[in-house]
Amino acid sequence: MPSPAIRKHSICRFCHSACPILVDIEDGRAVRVKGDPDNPVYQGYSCPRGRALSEQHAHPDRLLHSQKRDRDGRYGKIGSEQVMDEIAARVQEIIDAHGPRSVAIYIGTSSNQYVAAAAAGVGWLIANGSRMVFSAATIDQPGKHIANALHGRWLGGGYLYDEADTWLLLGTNPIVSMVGNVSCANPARSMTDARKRGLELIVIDPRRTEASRYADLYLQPRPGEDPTLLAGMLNVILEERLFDREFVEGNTQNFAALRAIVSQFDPAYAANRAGVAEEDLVEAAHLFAAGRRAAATAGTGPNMAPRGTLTEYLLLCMNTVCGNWRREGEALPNPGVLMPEAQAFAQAEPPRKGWGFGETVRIRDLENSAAGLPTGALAEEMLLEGDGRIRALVCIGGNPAVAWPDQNLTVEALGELDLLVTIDMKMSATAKLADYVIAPKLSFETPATTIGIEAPEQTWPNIGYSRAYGQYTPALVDPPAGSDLVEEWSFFYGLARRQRLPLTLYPVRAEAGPLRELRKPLAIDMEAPPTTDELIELQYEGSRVALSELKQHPGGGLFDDPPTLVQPRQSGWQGRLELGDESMLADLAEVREETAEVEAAYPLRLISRRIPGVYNSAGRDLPHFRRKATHNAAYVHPDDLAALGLASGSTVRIESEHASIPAVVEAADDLRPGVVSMTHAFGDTQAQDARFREIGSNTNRLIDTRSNFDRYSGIPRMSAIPVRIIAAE
Ligand SMILES: Nc1nc2c(c(=O)[nH]1)N[C@H]1C(S)=C(S)[C@@H](COP(=O)(O)OP(=O)(O)OC[C@H]3O[C@@H](n4cnc5c(=O)[nH]c(N)nc54)[C@H](O)[C@@H]3O)O[C@H]1N2
Ligand SMILES: Nc1nc2c(c(=O)[nH]1)N[C@H]1C(S)=C(S)[C@@H](COP(=O)(O)OP(=O)(O)OC[C@H]3O[C@@H](n4cnc5c(=O)[nH]c(N)nc54)[C@H](O)[C@@H]3O)O[C@H]1N2
Ligand code: SF4
Ligand SMILES: [Mo]
Repeated sequence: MPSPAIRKHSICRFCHSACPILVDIEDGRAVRVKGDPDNPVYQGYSCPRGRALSEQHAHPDRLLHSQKRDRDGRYGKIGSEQVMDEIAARVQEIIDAHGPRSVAIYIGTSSNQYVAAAAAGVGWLIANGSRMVFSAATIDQPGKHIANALHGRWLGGGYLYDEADTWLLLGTNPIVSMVGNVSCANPARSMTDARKRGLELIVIDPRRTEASRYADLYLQPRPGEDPTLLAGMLNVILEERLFDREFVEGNTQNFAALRAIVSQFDPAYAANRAGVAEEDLVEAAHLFAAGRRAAATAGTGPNMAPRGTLTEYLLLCMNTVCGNWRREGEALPNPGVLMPEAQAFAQAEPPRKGWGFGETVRIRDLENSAAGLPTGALAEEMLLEGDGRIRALVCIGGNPAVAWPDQNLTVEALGELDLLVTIDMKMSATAKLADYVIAPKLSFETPATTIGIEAPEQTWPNIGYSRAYGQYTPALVDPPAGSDLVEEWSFFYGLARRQRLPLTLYPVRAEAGPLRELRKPLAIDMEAPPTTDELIELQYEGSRVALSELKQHPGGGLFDDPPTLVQPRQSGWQGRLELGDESMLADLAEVREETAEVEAAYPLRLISRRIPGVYNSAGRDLPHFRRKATHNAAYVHPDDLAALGLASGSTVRIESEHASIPAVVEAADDLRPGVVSMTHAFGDTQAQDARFREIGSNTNRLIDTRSNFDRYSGIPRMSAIPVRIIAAE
């Protein structure tokens, strides 16, 4: 007789959103997952991926043992102690022969949800004397970090969607992606409530997205023209004197330089170039400038298109000239739960260097930036002979073989490594190239907290909670019987111990800045390994709400009182926000000099999108997704399809100047004509192309990291990619 189900509270760890869930446990296994209707912040929200967590834990492809590749390229299981013995020894050999810089780590998306996963990886690398830390941040929205550095930041923070009266969403679709600056806790609810409250929403996206259904004004521009479009809006705001003169005078510098350059982007020119109606552009500027608690924020689309850093910089300028920052005496919506209490001041943190500090790479004059070392140059760095070449790479919850730009170059580079290790729950495209695959515990087998998304004022813009909300979950079940799994942090701890190195956890939010004192680096006892729960205790000493108190609220708690107010400017404070950064304004001048791209050979523009049910390369093997689809369709406007003589379901080849992939086209009238919209990280390496209807196709093969890239972050042109479609079969 099976024992009756016990229902427990927990936190979903499939994506970054940390939804509170109710998990039914039978005979020590999670059998059902649903959203928690009583949760005050998420209000019952969950998605099909989260509800599939019990299937994910029990999936036949899940690795229950770490894997080692033999000489014939076959994988067999290896014990967790032995795998750490072997990897520690090989890393030490590589460092002895080639120096510490030959070892690098890559922090992927699925590391974020696990306690200290990235912090321990960084700590281990630093203990080895290497600073070669790469992450997905530099192939995501790196312009944000760099633009924030160049512009400086407002230490009172910005407004959040849940309290705003006006918002501009540029190339982000929070309803599907659960990020994009609308709270990740139930964004559809946030957007519905905001609409009722009267929030004026402007959405600018080449695709009429799910989020655009909430918009008061929707613009459908050509992809890749965001700098022009924003400069045109700024032109209207400045020429018509719709900006906040007092804020600009009191808190910024070099306003005149900004005004001089945007004066060259009159609305007729900007609208024509971006492919929108002039009156729509002007209306967008009017609507935006009229907001009192407003913000303009972008997502991956504009950051992956050319000049993403400039786009993010112009957005910050637009927010600043309109004075869209939290003022003295206003309350912070979320002063922190597991973070120390926030401190906010009505003053500007002055600009700082955006790039050119710390470690560096040897590729195309690229440097370390505020977003980190350029992952867009990592494959080349691994292939370039000479001193400093990276010979060992440890991936934490990432999948370079399908997620990095220029797939073929990436696969070649991974193949040249002396040692490739990946911590992954299954034999991903990258795992199939690795020397060792470390099998980790999954959600219900480890404790967790919501710290990763709770600190909204610290990063701008943010995805976090708009109230002081937090949750802790203990581990709910033991790992499957007979399995031998290693948690991410304890893998690095195990390596450090074998190498007789101390392990210090480093704060992962390196970019969060000085709004609050961040967690200090935390040295771990190398004699007596802590449990993950003890690690959590150590990490959250000094939190605004004691961990013990949070644990009294197993379904998540709200700790709004007492409110934390923005303090007046400190006496003698000199910091000003920079409106005239020289590199950025020079780039904008370059944009004005460009003539429109004529690409007769590659007339279409490929853009990325998120689709429900999957998370980058994860989730497409689960039943909830496979019931609907197995591949990632290439969406095209029906008129474009007709002109090509194709119909929905046709097999095609998509060609860029760099490479080509097979694909299945689908008509989609929500797209601007001339655009192809396709989700990323599907498919496998080129050798698997014949299976494209079953596993999808990899758009990263089409991207050339070397010919067109952002000079600050190194992100290549990953959106608005010139392509053509050729009928196949
Ligand atoms: N062309 C194109 N390329 C893109 C993008 C795009 O829009 N277009 N987007 C970019 C962006 S924004 C990002 S963030 C990167 C993502 O780049 P990556 O983070 O490198 O890729 P993911 O597919 O998220 O990798 C997640 C891996 O973690 C594994 N995994 C799943 N669950 C767990 C778990 O619980 N524990 C562990 N240890 N592993 C787990 C999965 O099997 C998968 O192999 O891709 C970038 N690449
Ligand atoms: N379901 C699901 N959710 C996810 C993920 C997932 O894979 N699946 N991935 C997660 C990750 S790693 C991230 S970083 C976030 C990303 O979150 P978002 O940035 O919100 O990602 P998208 O939903 O792809 O939205 C990007 C939008 O940019 C538009 N776009 C493309 N090019 C341009 C351009 O040149 N200009 C303008 N203005 N718009 C453009 C696209 O049409 C698209 O609607 O999502 C996260 N959430
Ligand atoms: S949005 Fe879905 S996958 Fe992400 S945390 Fe919530 S339930 Fe899990
Ligand atoms: Mo991302």
